[in-house]
Amino acid sequence: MWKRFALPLLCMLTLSASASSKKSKPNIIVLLADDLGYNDLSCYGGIPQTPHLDQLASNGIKFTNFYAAAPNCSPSRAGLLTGRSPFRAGIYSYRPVNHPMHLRNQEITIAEELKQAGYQTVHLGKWHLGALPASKDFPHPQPTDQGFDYSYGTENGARPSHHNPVNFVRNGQPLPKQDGYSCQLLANEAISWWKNNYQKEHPFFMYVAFHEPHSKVAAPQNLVNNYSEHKNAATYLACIQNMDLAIGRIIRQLKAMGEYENTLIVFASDNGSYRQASNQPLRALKSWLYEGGIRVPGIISWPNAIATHKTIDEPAGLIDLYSTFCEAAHITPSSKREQDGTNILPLLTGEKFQRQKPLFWFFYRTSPEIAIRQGDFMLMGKDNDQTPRSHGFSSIDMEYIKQLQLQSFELYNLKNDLKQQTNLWDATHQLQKQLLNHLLNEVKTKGVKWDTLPAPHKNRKVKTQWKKYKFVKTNSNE
Ligand SMILES: [Ca+2]
Repeated sequence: MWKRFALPLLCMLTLSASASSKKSKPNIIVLLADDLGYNDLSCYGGIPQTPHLDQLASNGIKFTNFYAAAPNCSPSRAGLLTGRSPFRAGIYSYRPVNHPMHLRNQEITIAEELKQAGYQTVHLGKWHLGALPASKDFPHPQPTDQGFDYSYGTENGARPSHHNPVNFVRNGQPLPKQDGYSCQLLANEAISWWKNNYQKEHPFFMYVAFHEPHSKVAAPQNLVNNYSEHKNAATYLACIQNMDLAIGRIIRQLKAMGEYENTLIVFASDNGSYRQASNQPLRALKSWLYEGGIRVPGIISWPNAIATHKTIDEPAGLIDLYSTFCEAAHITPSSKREQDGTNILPLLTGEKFQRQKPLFWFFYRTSPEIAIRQGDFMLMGKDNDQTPRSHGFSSIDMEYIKQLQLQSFELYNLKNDLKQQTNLWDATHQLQKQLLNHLLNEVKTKGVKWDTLPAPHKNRKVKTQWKKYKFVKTNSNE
């Protein structure tokens, strides 16, 4: 695979990077929003003012079918960092506080791959893959154990909100209250890292995991005022504008350093929004495998090597970044562990692209539990599970995952039924049924089995009650 693309890529790099020419490997930045929906950026038709992300999209590629690796936080981040469907790493849902589930040391992250290839590696923001900092009861690997030279962030969300958070940790050391808004704190830290730690002879990998617009939201009043007509959603929308402003500062600094042209930048969200209007016109919310839970904005820019002003409809997602970054950095992945993503660099450079495995998702707490994207179609399988379940991952959920059976099926043609309203499944779809059962069997037989999990919480609900959603008219704002 590499040989086919090596020559054109090297030619492009040689031509365009020759002026500054110290590095043939690009810098790589991932800008990841938290719970931002498909309809939450101006360039995707959304309400928030996001001029810097709009500019990034017009200077690069905008994906219309870009997918999170899971419908909620922790598994999606595990998929992004390992290139493996999150069940393989044993991350089945978000990680509550004081919970044993974590990204284990034996997983190889993209930061480890890039560090080994000479990159300086930085983690900024939400981690959500284990205790941070590590504790006696939860001695989990830290970002600095998972390939990041430098880390400034939080275990889960910013507390008490995005404003003046008190739970930031820098390289293992808990910090006092940080003054400012979370997204701007990450931009400050990025700029300070470039000034104080960055050695220009190395390429860098920076993973910026913003806390916005996950609840509990907070944003400067002058930005909130921009959205006052949207009432309860004003602060949520202002959070996104604030994050866009922080991204603008990061990009300005990159340009000032002369690094922008040779930096591969990816923007996406870890899952769909918890706010229905933010996912318009898609069905459902965060935590569902319908499109509203997993389809998110996806923007990729790399002026030295890929197209500009381009829109790509081919499905791609966070799961693909691991192998794509390895290819961009001319690395043969050292991990021999089974991968689920495909290198999408050919797609970015306009070469022939062939996905190696279909994109697929598994999530046990809502139904359908499994989904596979196949061409224009989404195949989905459902259990008829009626057991009341805790919101957090518990011991009975682990047992359930290992014996789950698909009882009914759904099939949607996303090309003409983006809202997933007409189930096309009938008895002729036996091959699709086999495919869904095959992948479910992978989850059951190859997924990590956690032996010591908390008992279910007393607050338990059946699946349909945990996250209700309703259809909203396409043109409605809220
Ligand atoms: Ca999230």
